[in-house]
Amino acid sequence: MAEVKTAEIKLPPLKKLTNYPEKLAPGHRLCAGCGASIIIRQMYMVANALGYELIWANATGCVEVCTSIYPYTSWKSPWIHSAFENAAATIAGVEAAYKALKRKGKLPTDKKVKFVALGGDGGTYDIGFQSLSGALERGHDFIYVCYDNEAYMNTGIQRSSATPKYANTTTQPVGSESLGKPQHKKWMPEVAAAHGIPYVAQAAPSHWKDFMEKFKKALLTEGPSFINVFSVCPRGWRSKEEEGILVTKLAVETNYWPLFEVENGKWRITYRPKNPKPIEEFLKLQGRFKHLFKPGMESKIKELQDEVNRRWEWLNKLEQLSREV
Ligand SMILES: Cc1ncc(C[n+]2csc(CCOP(=O)(O)OP(=O)(O)O)c2C)c(N)n1
Ligand code: SF4
Repeated sequence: MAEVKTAEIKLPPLKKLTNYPEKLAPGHRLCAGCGASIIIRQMYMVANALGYELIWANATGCVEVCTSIYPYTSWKSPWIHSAFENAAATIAGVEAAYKALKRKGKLPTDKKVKFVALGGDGGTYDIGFQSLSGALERGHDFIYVCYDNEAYMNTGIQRSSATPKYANTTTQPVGSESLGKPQHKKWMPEVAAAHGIPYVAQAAPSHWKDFMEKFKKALLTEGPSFINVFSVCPRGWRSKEEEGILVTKLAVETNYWPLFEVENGKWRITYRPKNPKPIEEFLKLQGRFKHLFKPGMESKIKELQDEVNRRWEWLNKLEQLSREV
């Protein structure tokens, strides 16, 4: 397994990080308050600081559609549109071609280049899953970043396997016979980790230092990395545009969205809320869970809390087990 070399390489202070030239140009069509553009800019800060050129493949979804409306582009980097289902296969092909051209002496060997596939949860957890699994298994040198906004937002808030239980979506709407999505969310990082790749992480842009450290590790990792990043969608979640980072923070502080990493098979929780808040704190800021706050719904909220607790305990056990083996 490739080794993650991170120890001596330090990220510069925030002031310097924010001073690099923007590589995601303003003027893209993502909604006000969308988490995805914040995530991309934070990744660029790390790449700029470490002197890496990022080369992107973007699965169809909000980011792809909103940043590439012909004849315009928001990307000041090499970027390729990919079908909804195969961003990982696309970037794997680009990475393989790059390696071959370098071997033949047709490209310089001293450039720091990293290949990144970017997809929403629909393009990652569901329809792009087979191409992602294949690229991870083949060991391509790339980072897969999923901006997880917990539904197929671009086509109108349809449920995905990343949508949490009881969320209101257009394909599993709340009504007299339905409380929204009936299944719990798929735990994608665990599935990615099961591929035995060198680096897997879960992050959130509210905890930007943690996220940037993780993206740094992924940049320095030889071989595949997978990072799952929480991405607020004010439109789909019916949350306030200006409260996106607050909602994100509460996802972490309630342990709904734990921050952790799996480095060479070792699980580690990277942030532990001192006094985890109850799940209501996260739910109540979002209209997609409004029905859970009606009288008589207390047991449904408890069910969500129980699931959060169960996963948190499971994560702690994985961490403990990693220390022992
Ligand atoms: C094979 C295929 N099926 C359906 C679509 C239509 N489509 C485009 S974007 C999208 C939803 C994308 O959802 P997600 O990946 O979660 O990204 P988000 O829009 O939330 O950013 C769908 C269903 C498509 N482009 N290709
Ligand atoms: S619909 Fe949601 S994910 Fe899509 S651009 Fe708007 S806020 Fe972002």
